[in-house]
Amino acid sequence: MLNENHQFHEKLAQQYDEQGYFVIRDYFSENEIAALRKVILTFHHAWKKDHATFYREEAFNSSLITGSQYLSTTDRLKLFNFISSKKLMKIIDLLIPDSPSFMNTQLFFNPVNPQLKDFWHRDCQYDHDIEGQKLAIQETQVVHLRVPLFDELGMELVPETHKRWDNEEEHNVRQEENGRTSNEPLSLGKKIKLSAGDLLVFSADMIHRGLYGLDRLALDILVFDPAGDFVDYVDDDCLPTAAMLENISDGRIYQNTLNLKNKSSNKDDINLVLV
Ligand SMILES: O=C(O)CCC(=O)C(=O)O
Repeated sequence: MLNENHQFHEKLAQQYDEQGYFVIRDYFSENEIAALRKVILTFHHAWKKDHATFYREEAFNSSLITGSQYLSTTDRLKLFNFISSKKLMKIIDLLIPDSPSFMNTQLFFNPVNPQLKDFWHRDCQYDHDIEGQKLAIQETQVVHLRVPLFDELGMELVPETHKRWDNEEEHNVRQEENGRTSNEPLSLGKKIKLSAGDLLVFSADMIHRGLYGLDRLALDILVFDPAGDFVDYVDDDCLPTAAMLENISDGRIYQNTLNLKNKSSNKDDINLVLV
């Protein structure tokens, strides 16, 4: 049994390395998803009320779900304990064995505005020009763990693009060049339908898009390899306090981020003294 488990995880790691993603069907029990859904819906209702115009006109996601603005300490603790639960840490440790660090959470839903279409992108394209994106896919590692709270059409991914650059079609569509638009179909796109209870893991920098439809509400957890310089992306308010950490069964991913933050602010202090 132990051996079988080991082989199963080895296979997942190999698929992630080669294809940039994998899915585990029915990874979470109905009770686990029901408890998570309750916390997430509390966030979602409060967030929608607070962002009524943005939600109606432009939004397809929210972020900073673990922050203190919309959730009580009790609900935040439930969420932190879910994100760093044994099941998720098993996967996170498999893909980032050395000091995996928590970055953020996002919640994806259907846009109210029917003009918004599901669009292809690499996450790194919002921070880098083309040359920077080419470097990012080779040098850094951000993993998305998608937990759908309801059955959804899921995601469409272009396998292997976590390691290879775009072909001409992919480049034109994703970058909206030469008359193409970012929601056109791509020849090598692979649709992954998801049900509540499944876990989809994919590389943030591969070419991907969410598929709008059904009643989708999906929690995405982002974790990074500290070899990449991502700590400035982390909002302090989305990390647990020292008191909360004592009530989190395995707080390593949060502690690793806090350590990186401390290191980075010490560096800033030293630079200030040197100036
Ligand atoms: O589901 C979506 O709308 C997009 C998801 C996505 O792009 C992401 O998780 O990075």
